[in-house]
Amino acid sequence: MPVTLTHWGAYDVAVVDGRRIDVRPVTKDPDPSPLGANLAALADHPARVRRPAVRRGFLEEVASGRRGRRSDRRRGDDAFVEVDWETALDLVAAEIDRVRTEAGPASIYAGSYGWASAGRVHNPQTWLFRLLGLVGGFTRTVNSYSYAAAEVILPHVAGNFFDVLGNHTPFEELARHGRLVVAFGGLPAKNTQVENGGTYRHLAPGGLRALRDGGVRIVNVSPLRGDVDRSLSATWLPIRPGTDTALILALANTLVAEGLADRAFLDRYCSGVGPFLRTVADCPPEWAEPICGVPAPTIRELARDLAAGPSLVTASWSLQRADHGEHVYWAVIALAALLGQIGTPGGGFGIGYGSVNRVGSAESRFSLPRIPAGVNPVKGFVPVARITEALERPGAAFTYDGATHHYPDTRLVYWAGGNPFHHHQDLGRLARAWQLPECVVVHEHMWNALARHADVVLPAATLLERDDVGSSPQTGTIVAMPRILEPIGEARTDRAIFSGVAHRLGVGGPFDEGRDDRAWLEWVWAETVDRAARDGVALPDLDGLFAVGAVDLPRPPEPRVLLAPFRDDPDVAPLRTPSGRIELHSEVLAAFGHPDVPAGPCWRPPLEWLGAPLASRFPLHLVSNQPATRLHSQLDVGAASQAGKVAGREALRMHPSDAAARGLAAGDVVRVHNDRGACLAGVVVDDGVVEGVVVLPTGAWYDPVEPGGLCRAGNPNVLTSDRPTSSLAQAPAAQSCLVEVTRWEGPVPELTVDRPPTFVDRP
Ligand SMILES: Nc1nc2c(c(=O)[nH]1)N[C@H]1C(S)=C(S)[C@@H](COP(=O)(O)OP(=O)(O)OC[C@H]3O[C@@H](n4cnc5c(=O)[nH]c(N)nc54)[C@H](O)[C@@H]3O)O[C@H]1N2
Ligand SMILES: Nc1nc2c(c(=O)[nH]1)N[C@H]1C(S)=C(S)[C@@H](COP(=O)(O)OP(=O)(O)OC[C@H]3O[C@@H](n4cnc5c(=O)[nH]c(N)nc54)[C@H](O)[C@@H]3O)O[C@H]1N2
Ligand SMILES: [Mo]
Repeated sequence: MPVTLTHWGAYDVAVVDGRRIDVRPVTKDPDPSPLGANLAALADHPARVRRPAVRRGFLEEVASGRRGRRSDRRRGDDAFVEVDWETALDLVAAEIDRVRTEAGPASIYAGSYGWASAGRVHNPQTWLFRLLGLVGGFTRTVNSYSYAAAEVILPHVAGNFFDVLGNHTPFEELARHGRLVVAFGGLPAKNTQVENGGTYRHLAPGGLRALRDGGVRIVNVSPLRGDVDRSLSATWLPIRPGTDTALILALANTLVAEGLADRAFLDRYCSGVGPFLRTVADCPPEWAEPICGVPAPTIRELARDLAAGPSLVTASWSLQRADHGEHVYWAVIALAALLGQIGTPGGGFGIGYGSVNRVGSAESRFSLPRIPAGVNPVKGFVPVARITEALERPGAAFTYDGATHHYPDTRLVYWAGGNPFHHHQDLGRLARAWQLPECVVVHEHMWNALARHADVVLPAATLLERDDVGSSPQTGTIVAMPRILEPIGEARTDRAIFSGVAHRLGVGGPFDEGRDDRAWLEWVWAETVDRAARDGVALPDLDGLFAVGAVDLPRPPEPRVLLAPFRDDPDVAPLRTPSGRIELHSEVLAAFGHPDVPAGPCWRPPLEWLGAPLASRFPLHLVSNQPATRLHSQLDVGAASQAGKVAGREALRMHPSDAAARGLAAGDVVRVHNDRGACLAGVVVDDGVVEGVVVLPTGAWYDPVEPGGLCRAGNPNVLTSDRPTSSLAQAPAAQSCLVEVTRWEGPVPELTVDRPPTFVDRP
């Protein structure tokens, strides 16, 4: 039976009746993810894009010559005309050519952020960048929605973010040497189902059990009890969202006040200790208590507990997706510095244990070679979550990491493998700004909101419809991903689509280098075999790989302890910070002189939190976390995702007292709203949610009743704000969001995004 690899697991796939599929997790996976059930929807769902299609209004604009920057377009609310591939590719090539000649290549916005699918050959972004690089370039984006604030702050505090991320101490090591793990944002099992690039074995659940079995106590500091699995018997410390930094500073205050801080560690390994201690002196537990809702005696007790033995302080990535999110990790690292255990096997700090499968794994890694994406001659960029502002304000200045840059004059947007109408905040505002460019080209599998907001929609073959190879970055397993189904309708691989455009733009030769899908797969495999041979590992040839399905790289686990070399000798292995030490105060940030960029970790009240003036009108804090039942918005129409819906809408969790105060009961349909927008949701009553907090996971397919209107499906990003974390990182801050919830009266509008849009004949 063929195997395929997804970001959430590897599955044996059986084809039933030619088109339907039946999936089972591979037997080598010790903790398989039930998300496999969503895959069946890829096979033959009515919402699949089957033919190239062009928005009716776009064809009219092209015919009339009424182009330019306009806000009166109907993207997201227009009919489509299905066309043949020749027509569609001619159109796309002509638009790229027109925009790069008339306005310059920087007017092509092709950050194209998103997770796409597992598989090395058919990564759509690679091919997009390769194509556009060959015809003059494009505006790219920097950082990710996952951890943009962390990526920018870490180099000022503890060195390159990815050096830290890739070298976390494994769970097993913590289990042997540790005693206490305090996890801000928990260690949610739901999130460890996933790993970018593919997950072959789910190892994090076993790692978490090892912690428990090793007698390590876990404290779950979170608005949600479920952020640590019940079976791990964690202590739940409920906290108000957006206030962790205040709690952390109060823990630091207690350590210093009670003589529990490790002065020798601070002296040898840190810089900026004096200013930091002055900040901390002003943050006693009594100051933090009314902010975070944790009683002062509990804060003191936790601080003493942390100092009593090997302790790890870790924070999920979600915490930095908030106003001033940069400061959470700074505070976490500073707290760990006071405890003096950074670089030891049972203590220190963590960034994202429990956020994905990989963090905390000891397995050695092997990364497959990448298809060369070429060179992008355009140097300008946009921080990934500033997309709306970039569209709204061409030429406007923005600051990023201390420097001033300018937004491009975007005329053409090209997206393949991501969904901004899932991932971006304040979707109503995005939908308005999205009307302004002259052309939007999208490759999609599904008629989701992104496809509906495009001018040209090109049907992309799914991972089930192409030969590819993928690797699980965590377990060093390489997986053959054979074509299991014929492409649906007229779908083509992303590579083949881009190649068609490249030929029309006169760069088909350098784009293809004489290779088709099969030849590129062979190229990747030949490079892989070479790379493995240099490590002394012999791999089969491509047919051999496809015959066995998956190969494990016989490499031993790599025991590692985060920042151990630095601890051994900070002069020999300094950090990649200006001082080479952990910076508890940054002269570089001080010199930036931006009022919203403090030079040391501190708690600033977010614009939206339960203590904000706005809470009088919108008294509930919305946590829009990652969904347990799918990956982002992918396959929201799938069986696992649909099984989690309440009354056909995304489930909203709320505390019994908040439900009672609004006369709500489990199963009710509600309207969740604030000044930015509104959506429907189905109520789940749960005393494992802090009072005043509601939880609505991301990923329901955006389905507005009218442009910018009520989302019928329950996408929380109609509510979230797209204000940046600060002018330092310009990072997404979805978690700082207040809402109100009221009962939905009257008939519940039917969903429309689970079927294709209206098709009409060519005008
Ligand atoms: N409120 C709120 N918003 C958030 C977050 C949050 O916590 N709260 N989290 C943020 C985070 S961390 C992330 S990473 C983002 C995720 O945002 P995205 O990565 O954009 O979300 P996905 O749903 O994975 O989008 C992938 C899209 O690519 C399509 N696709 C899959 N494979 C292929 C392919 O081979 N070819 C083509 N052409 N298309 C393909 C899928 O159909 C899907 O529409 O969301 C962010 N948004
Ligand atoms: N099943 C599944 N797993 C996924 C993904 C998915 O879409 N589905 N997406 C993957 C991706 S792209 C990423 S980046 C990671 C993201 O990993 P994270 O960012 O860590 O994931 P979240 O689920 O957003 O947040 C984890 C928990 O933090 C808690 N939290 C939120 N705000 C606060 C706060 O202010 N204080 C405290 N103490 N806790 C808070 C929430 O209760 C939430 O459940 O997840 C990955 N894993
Ligand atoms: Mo992410």
